[in-house]
Amino acid sequence: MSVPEPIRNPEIKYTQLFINNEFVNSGSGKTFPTINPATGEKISDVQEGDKADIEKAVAAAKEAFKLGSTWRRMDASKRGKLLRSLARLIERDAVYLGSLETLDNGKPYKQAFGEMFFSSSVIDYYAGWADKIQGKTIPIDGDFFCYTRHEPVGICGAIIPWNYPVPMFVWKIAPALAAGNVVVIKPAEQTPLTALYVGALIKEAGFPPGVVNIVPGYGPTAGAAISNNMDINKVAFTGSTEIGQLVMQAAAGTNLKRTTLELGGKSPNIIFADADLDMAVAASHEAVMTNMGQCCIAGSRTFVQEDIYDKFVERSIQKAQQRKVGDPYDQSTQHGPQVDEEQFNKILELIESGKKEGASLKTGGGRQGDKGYFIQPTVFADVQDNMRIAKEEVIFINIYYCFMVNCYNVVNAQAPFGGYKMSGLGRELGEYGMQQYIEVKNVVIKIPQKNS
Ligand code: TXE
Repeated sequence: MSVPEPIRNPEIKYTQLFINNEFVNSGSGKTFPTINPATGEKISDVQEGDKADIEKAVAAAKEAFKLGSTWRRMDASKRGKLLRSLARLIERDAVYLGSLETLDNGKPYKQAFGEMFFSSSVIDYYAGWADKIQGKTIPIDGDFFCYTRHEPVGICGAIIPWNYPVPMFVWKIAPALAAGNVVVIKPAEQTPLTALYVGALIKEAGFPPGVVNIVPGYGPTAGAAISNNMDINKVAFTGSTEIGQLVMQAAAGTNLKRTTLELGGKSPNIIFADADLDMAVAASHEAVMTNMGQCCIAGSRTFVQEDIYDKFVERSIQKAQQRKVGDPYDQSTQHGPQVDEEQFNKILELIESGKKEGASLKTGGGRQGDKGYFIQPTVFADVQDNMRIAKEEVIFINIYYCFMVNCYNVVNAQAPFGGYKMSGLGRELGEYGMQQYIEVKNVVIKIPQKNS
């Protein structure tokens, strides 16, 4: 796809909470700054939601979900149509949204622009499901007629991270809305701007007030208020394993809300001696460098068969040195800054630990430039399994997914995504992702006489 030129200074249109299809200030009137990671400078102040605002958003969602409401009475096919309209609006405004994402997150514009189309593909996929969510009739013993109804779970809470702000937003809302739920979502404090703009598109698409409510704010206040809320029936979280555990504890300790978790990863790539070396080097490079390494599926450990190890390392060094780091609006840029100062410092500290623990730093290893949160693409060799850089990884920890053969970073709307063990619980995307937003009600009716 040819990528149109970005808007280098996108206007900041929305910085308030989105509740009941209106932009409103937070109850406390407090704000927090959102920072451009390419410069370290403030972009704007955003209204800071907390517990009281989450409660207000939940009340709006409850009203939208009550029996007889426009949303509850709406034909399932119409829910699909609204979702498709939202997908078209995101595509219509992809240049603006991509430019805004680059400003707020730092990712290269070309990538941010592409993410808008990935997001619309996810919405389209779930729009197709809206009128295909159906139960079964079940031949139970006795004179009964038995069937299942697949019903919405109700009020769904969502807490999302900063690494893929719009895709994460739609991964949560699209299946929820297709199934007829209502949503209260908190974007990450580092990247609230695109989510709020999508709020305006949700209204423009025609969703009734209260169906989607967006509350920017911090984790321990607004985030925790979602996981502890007694009226929220399900919470979907993407972020760190540590916070995932808190979310699950809160869900268990309050109203046993259904919980899905997408957490950290530490995925290995395994390269055999008979591999196509060019392809293997290029794929391993992209696996770890994409999105500045800030992906839960980043291929952050590469195991290479001994016979080709030296050659592989040499080629990986060349690749890292050729990677173009810099102005994320420049379409030839492959690598922008890390999302914030915290991630930047965390990575530099891990690089230091790698050097101290005896791994060979082959290239990179330091800050790039003198402003913003840019880090040179870095390659270590001779890494042992017990070193921190082999366990904690630049961005994400734990054991992730899955399995990809002769490829990497292949994520599609149709196929499930999620982690084993401490990398997560439940699946997103595909039919499996849909099921997380549905309750199955079994209905048994006594009948005079059953016939086969
Ligand atoms: O994540 P947090 P952070 C991993 C990655 C990264 C680390 C820390 O290893 O280095 O997490 O990043 C909200 N109750 N991933 O600090 O804190 C928070 O406001 C409820 C993996 O950014 O987990 C944000 O909206 N919510 C990853 C979201 O949780 C809380 C993507 C994620 O923030 C909360 C991002 C609380 N007590 C980071 N505290 C992935 N799986 O893709 C925070 N939050």
